[in-house]
Amino acid sequence: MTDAGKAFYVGADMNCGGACLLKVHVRDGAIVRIETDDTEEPQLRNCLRCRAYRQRVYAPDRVLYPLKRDGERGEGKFRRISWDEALETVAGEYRRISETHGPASVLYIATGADMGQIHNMKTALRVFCMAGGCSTIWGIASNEGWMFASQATYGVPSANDHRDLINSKLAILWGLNPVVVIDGCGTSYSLIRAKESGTRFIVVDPKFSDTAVLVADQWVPIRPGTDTAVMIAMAYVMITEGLHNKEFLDKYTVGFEHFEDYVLGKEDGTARTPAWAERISGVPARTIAGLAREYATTRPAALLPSKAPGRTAYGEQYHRAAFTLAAMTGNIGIHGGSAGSEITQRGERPPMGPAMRTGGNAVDAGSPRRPDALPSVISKGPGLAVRIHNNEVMDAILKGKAGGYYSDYKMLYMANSNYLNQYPNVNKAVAALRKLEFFAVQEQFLTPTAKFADIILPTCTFLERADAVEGAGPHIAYQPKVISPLGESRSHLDISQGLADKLGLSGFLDKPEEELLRDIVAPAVGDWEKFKEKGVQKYYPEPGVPFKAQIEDPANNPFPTPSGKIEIYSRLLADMNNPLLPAIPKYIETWESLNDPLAGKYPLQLVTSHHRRRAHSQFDNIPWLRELEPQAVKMNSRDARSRGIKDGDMVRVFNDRGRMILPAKVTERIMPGVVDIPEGAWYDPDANGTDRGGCPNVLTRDRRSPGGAFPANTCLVQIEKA
Ligand SMILES: Nc1nc2c(c(=O)[nH]1)N[C@H]1C(S)=C(S)[C@@H](COP(=O)(O)OP(=O)(O)OC[C@H]3O[C@@H](n4cnc5c(=O)[nH]c(N)nc54)[C@H](O)[C@@H]3O)O[C@H]1N2
Ligand SMILES: Nc1nc2c(c(=O)[nH]1)N[C@H]1C(S)=C(S)[C@@H](COP(=O)(O)OP(=O)(O)OC[C@H]3O[C@@H](n4cnc5c(=O)[nH]c(N)nc54)[C@H](O)[C@@H]3O)O[C@H]1N2
Ligand SMILES: [Mo]
Repeated sequence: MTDAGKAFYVGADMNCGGACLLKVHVRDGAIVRIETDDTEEPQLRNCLRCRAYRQRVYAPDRVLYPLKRDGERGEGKFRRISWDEALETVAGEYRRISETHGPASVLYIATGADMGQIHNMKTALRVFCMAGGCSTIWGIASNEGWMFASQATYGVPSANDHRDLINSKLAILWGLNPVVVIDGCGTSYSLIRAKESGTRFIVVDPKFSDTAVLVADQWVPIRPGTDTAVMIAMAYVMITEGLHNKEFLDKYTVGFEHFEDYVLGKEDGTARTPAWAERISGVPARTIAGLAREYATTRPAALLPSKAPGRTAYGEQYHRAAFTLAAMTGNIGIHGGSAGSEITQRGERPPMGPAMRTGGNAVDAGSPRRPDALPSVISKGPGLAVRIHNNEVMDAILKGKAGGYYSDYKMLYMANSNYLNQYPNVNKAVAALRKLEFFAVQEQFLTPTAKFADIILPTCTFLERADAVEGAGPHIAYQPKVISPLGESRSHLDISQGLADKLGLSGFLDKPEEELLRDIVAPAVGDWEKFKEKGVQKYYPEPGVPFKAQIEDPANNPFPTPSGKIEIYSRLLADMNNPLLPAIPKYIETWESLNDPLAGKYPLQLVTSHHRRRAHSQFDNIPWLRELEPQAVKMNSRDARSRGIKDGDMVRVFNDRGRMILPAKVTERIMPGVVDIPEGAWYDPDANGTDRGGCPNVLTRDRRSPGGAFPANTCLVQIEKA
């Protein structure tokens, strides 16, 4: 007998930056169709990945039972075991390894995926903290450079509200491609509304991105990793032509004079002119001067830099320079302007109840601070020297104490991460994962990383357990459990509870799951039962403007910096005395730039952008989405012609770290000298170790930027016909 079916509104959760609303139709205990938000405006409409989520839930390759490795690490041979055996093994290995080598020898990594209120990156961490502690990582791959720069300049991170774009006369989208990466819900809608109301758009990107196609009045192609030079030359034009807003700088900032000395060449004899920046960036001097004049004289104007140019070596400087330009033009704290921040809708909502705590990690206790950490993060984990930067994990596993790391790392427990695929230098990671004594992974699929695990613990999707997610709207969306977990897969909390039991820990959960969720979410949504029934609480503030209060009433609203002002010159950075983290924003040439001798061998700059058919590596295996666009390396026709490559040819992309074979997409939509291999494709080595999946991290370098930026867009390669 079939039932009539029921539709549920469910907040989506997959680390794509949105938390859009799905309308999930369920019949006879199975999902039959997924639609989108059809409730009141603003509608939180989802994109193709959510629409295809049914295929993810029912994917034939989902891991539905606990698995134990049968073959070599990486071979992908496993056999089914019971939950009892799986959890007993993980608990036993934690006990054995932490007793033999100390708890710091156990490393816990969780980097993304679902970020619900109760099922999230901290769930399993709490178990290990209760059991005696473990080592953890620091650094947000997305935007650590921006975090660092924000904390140094404004004291706090800030984000622009895309709905406010309609008030901008000019918007400079710097490496920003919201048509694909969305960054919140409804960004494209805001772009179109602004376009229709007359906003002029300039896109600065080595690629003629989908966003450029949609809205750009002008496209400025630029060599990756050289954005800071162009921004600093824009400052040169503004200063020498007297276009900068001196009153704003006097009133709200400190240290502009130091920056001015640097820009004009009084500090070291090099004037940072447009001609200087042209040689570095490939952007014509007259284009740079034009950008500077237009940005300084159009009011209000929004400079909206994305995270991607900050994911380069010394990416911190790019964000510091963007903030400085925003201050020089007085565009901070006003409608239609921008603090030089990312574009994500943000606004106020009532606070939630306290989140579930990890309860303190014994391995963190007593750790000295990192010398390059800002005070605002020192009291918190990321400022501790004991933490490993997310780019250096595999180096740390390979070298341990002998390499200057805090511990020798013997065990790795991973949740919500496809680390091998998503972090740099895959071939090095392969060696590191082979070296571990024990490796356990919580997964939904047999990912390239999971293939190296000794034990795989199957996790269910967000449609198979109850939680709530927060979107930048701001909105909070409920996630009802619309179907039962498939196979023997379990939720994060269930897995962690099982592990806690095996470790003999009591009090992992001090209340039932439903109460746990309610106590966190109800303070922000009011009536809990009504919220659950409706599925979403949307808060509708006017478009938010970061730092409005600090600008309108500075006496009562100082910036949370040591001076209370916007710090163009940062005393905190000066005190670090690190020339690679200078007190004022400076252009520092990246490693693997075109001036590097390595460019003789590897003359092409690689960028690794985010792809519309995936959320990182998630969905790479989903057939409906694979139909959209094959994984390929985008290259300019000039670079293709000189190599005898035609559109669709198989090509070899390589450098000293790795190699891959994949199709070439020959196009005019990327500048000569730059190639793009979108991140997230699954690493799939052939018998010779050549990747056939198109995973760009076989090529990227595992070295962190000094402030913690993740330099995935700093990488030289060569391409030849395969
Ligand atoms: N070259 C290059 N590399 C990059 C980037 C880049 O720009 N260039 N970007 C970086 C950025 S910004 C980020 S944020 C990282 C992301 O890198 P990761 O955090 O590794 O992200 P995902 O690829 O989404 O992998 C999440 C994994 O968790 C699994 N998983 C386990 N439990 C759950 C669950 O409950 N729910 C869900 N949804 N999944 C679960 C999923 O199946 C998936 O395999 O990648 C980084 N890597
Ligand atoms: N569809 C989809 N959306 C996503 C994600 C996803 O995986 N898929 N991931 C989400 C997450 S976690 C994150 S962190 C964000 C990432 O968001 P972003 O970092 O903004 O995304 P990217 O696609 O890496 O880069 C955006 C543009 O910057 C350009 N670019 C690269 N390097 C440079 C440079 O050096 N200078 C300049 N000027 N431009 C450069 C690229 O060509 C690209 O068009 O996206 C989020 N949204
Ligand atoms: Mo990210």
